[in-house]
This record gives sequence, C-alpha cells and structure tokens, in this order.
Amino acid sequence: MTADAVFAAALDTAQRTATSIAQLSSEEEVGLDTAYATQHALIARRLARGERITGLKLGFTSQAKAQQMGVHDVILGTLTDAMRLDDDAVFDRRSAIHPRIEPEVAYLLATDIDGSAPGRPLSDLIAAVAPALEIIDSRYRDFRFSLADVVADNTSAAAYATGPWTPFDRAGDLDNRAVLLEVDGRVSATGSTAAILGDPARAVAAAARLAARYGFALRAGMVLLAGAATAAVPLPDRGVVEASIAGLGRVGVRTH
Ligand code: OOG
Repeated sequence: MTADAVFAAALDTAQRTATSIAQLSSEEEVGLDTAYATQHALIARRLARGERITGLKLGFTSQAKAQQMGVHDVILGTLTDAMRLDDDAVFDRRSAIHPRIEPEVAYLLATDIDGSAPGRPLSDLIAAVAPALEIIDSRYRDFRFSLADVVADNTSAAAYATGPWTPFDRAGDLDNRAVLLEVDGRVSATGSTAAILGDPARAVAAAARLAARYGFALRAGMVLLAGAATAAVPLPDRGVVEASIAGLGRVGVRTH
C-alpha cells in the first residue's frame, strides 16, 4: 500500500472507533501533497461505505483559529452526508474523541466553480448564506498536529449543522456581523465575521484556489463552510450549543 492509503486506513479506524492516534508527522515528514492524497483516500473509504459528499470546508481562515492551533495556512476539507446534522439535532458525544465547536458562515453554491470562477460576481456563485455550527474532532492525541497532519485528517471535520438559508442577494454585506457562540444559554465566545479572511465571501476564492491545486470539485448545491470566526470551544458532554450571526439567525446542536 502507498503511504497515503496506510495513513487513511489509520485515520479512518481512529474516527470510527473514537480512539486517538499518534500524529503522522511524528513518524516521518509528510508533505501537503501526501496529506491531501491521504484525505482523498480517507473520503474514498467513506464513499465506498455509501456516504455522499455534501460540501467542503475551509480551516484556519481566522487568526483566532490559526493562533489557537499554531498553524498558518488556509486548508480545505470534505463534508459528507454522514456529518450533516439537522438544526437542533442531537450529536452523540461518544462518537467523538475530544470534540470542539465553532461558529461559522455557510454558503450554498449556485454553480459549479472551477479555477476561473473567482473572476465572476459572487451573486453568480453563491445561492444562499446561513449561520452554521461545526463540530471538529482531531483524530490525533491531545488535539495536536502539524498542518499536513490536520489536512490528512480531513481538517478535523466531524459534524456540521446549518440554520435558515437567506438568499445571497438579500443577505447584505457579511464583512462585519456579530457572531455569538453559546453553551446552555451562556456566551462562550464572541467575534465578528470580519475575522474570516477579512470578509467570509473571500472563502469562495480561497476554496477555488485550493480545490484547483489539490484536486477537489466545487459543485452546484454543495455547502461551503467558510471557517470559524472564533477560537474553538470544547463541546460539553450534555447540553445545548448555539451559534448566531447578526441578521442571519441561529443554529443549534444538542449533545448527550
Ligand atoms: C482544524 C480545523 C480548523 C477552522 O474553522 O478553522 C477549522 C482544527 O482546528 O482542528 O475547522
């Protein structure tokens, strides 16, 4: 087996058994090309079990997140239907190792996007916008990793929920909206959408660039998570977590 297939098998088992593993990069130097090849191999295993790709997600688009994890490049991960939660649905805490939550902006893609799309107006590319919650769960021990490690581990993706969709042309500017993350009604993080690349709308161009470089497809109907607006917060064992974005509404997830 090639290195990426071996890494993908180890990460897949770690996720399915909710058991952390050592970082790949502690064994040998793993480059970003191998890391993305590993992520694609990991997703291929999930698709072979019947899952379907529903979208893509960006990571480390905010300084708060990059500083929290000690890494500096924007990264791209894959979302599947098995990760999708309805608004206010229950997430089984035992299915994860050390889950954390993040408030995000979600875009619904209006069209297929290739490398040339960033030149087109955003209103051609984005159909709608929603507040989102992402649950991340590193498959690595102690939630510690290098950039290549976290890319291979599908950017720590575990689950996501989106709130109500607002048509893009009615959403207005999203470059400075208040973001709130609450656990059991208490505020646990606050921020602004400005933290996401200066304006979360830049996520589309960032995703298109990484997709072209590392072999992802951006398709009409996919969700694109633009990345966290605040540092991540531990998911409680039991409780209700909610993310809200001024003017877009809220979305919640329950845990037990
Ligand atoms: C990697 C995922 C980062 C974001 O929104 O910045 C991410 C991690 O921190 O484990 O999803």
